[in-house]
Amino acid sequence: MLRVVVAGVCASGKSELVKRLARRGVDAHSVAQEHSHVPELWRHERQPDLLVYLQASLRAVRRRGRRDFDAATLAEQRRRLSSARAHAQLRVPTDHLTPDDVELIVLREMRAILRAMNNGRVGELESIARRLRRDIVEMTTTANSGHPSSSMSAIDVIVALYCGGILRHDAKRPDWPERDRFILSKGHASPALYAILAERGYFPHAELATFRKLGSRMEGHPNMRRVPGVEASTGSLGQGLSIGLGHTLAGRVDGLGYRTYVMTGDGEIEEGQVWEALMAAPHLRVDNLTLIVDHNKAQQSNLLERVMDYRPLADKLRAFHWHVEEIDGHDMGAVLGALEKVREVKGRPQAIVAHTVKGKGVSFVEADWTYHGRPISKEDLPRALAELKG
Ligand SMILES: Cc1ncc(C[n+]2csc(CCOP(=O)(O)OP(=O)(O)O)c2C)c(N)n1
Ligand SMILES: [Mg+2]
Repeated sequence: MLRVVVAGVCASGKSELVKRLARRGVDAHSVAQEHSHVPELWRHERQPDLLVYLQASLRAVRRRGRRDFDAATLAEQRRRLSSARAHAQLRVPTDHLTPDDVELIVLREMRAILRAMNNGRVGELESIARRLRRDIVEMTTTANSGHPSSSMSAIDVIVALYCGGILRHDAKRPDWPERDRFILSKGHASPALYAILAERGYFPHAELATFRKLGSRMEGHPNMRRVPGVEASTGSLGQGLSIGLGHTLAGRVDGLGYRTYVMTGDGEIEEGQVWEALMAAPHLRVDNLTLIVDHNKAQQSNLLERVMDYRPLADKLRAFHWHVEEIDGHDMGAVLGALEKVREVKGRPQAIVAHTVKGKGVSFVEADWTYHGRPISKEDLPRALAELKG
């Protein structure tokens, strides 16, 4: 069942909406202003599938019977609710809407979420992701080299893109001019990229076993000149978003409507060049560019918070005028929902901050950030594969 949480100022219609949704069998709750700090809130209760924020002006609040309200009270309520408002997937300006209208808007949004979740895709995609995690672990252990943990945090989003009906692509025509582009800016996660490209038929699966071997095109970092489906040669961190922006501008000049998706690491975005592209894309009114940050809270030599604690990331991206979605990057339904939602955004680029776990899927790798750039040993491989079964 979908879980919906409703936040909003007094007299914005929270309880009426919750009552109506509950009558339809929805798991709906309103949230008190003093407890509305998101995402801390989700530490105490399950994260909702939909967070709705109801807006109302002072005039509307007073018209609805709260005559005691003045501008200062309303401003204080809004301040308390600012985090809920920022994280809401749906903001409804209620001033000129009836409760029926508000309910309809919310139901429409719920339908879109359900569509994304229920197309039978979620379970199927999860099982593909599990299988590709096994590929990643086997490739890197066989090579005794590479970055399994960086690949495992990223793989769910990558599977959603390539197998969830998001990316328009055709393995038989890797140079098709109208294809959507996916650029793995964090090129050290090449095992994830190779695994998905093999899965989608860009080259034989058997080639994965040659990863990092001399002469193999499965190089440690992806080489666009050698591997079909690789859109950019990456590995030198910080460049992918600029390259992706270039692709979108080229598409504009060529009159092609493709979209470009760029995935970066969360340590990677400390590179200054990333922020140049972050500034430029909204200025150029690019809206067919989506940045996905694999926010796994760890980088090469330590945890992110110890190296460069720039959080909260989403607020910074919003300040740069990006549309931002913040999700659990291992929740396939949420990943699909966000990828579908950003396609509808007009006039500005979009960022998906995907909260992930480095090494996701193998407990002893998840628990130890020193696995960065370190394969699982041959002795530990059976234990890892056992965890990734099913
Ligand atoms: C310009 C540049 N500097 C340093 C490196 C070495 N390096 C490879 S991976 C990595 C850490 C990246 O961390 P993050 O972006 O968080 O990626 P994660 O592996 O956590 O997904 C570094 C510093 C590099 N590849 N390129
Ligand atoms: Mg990281």
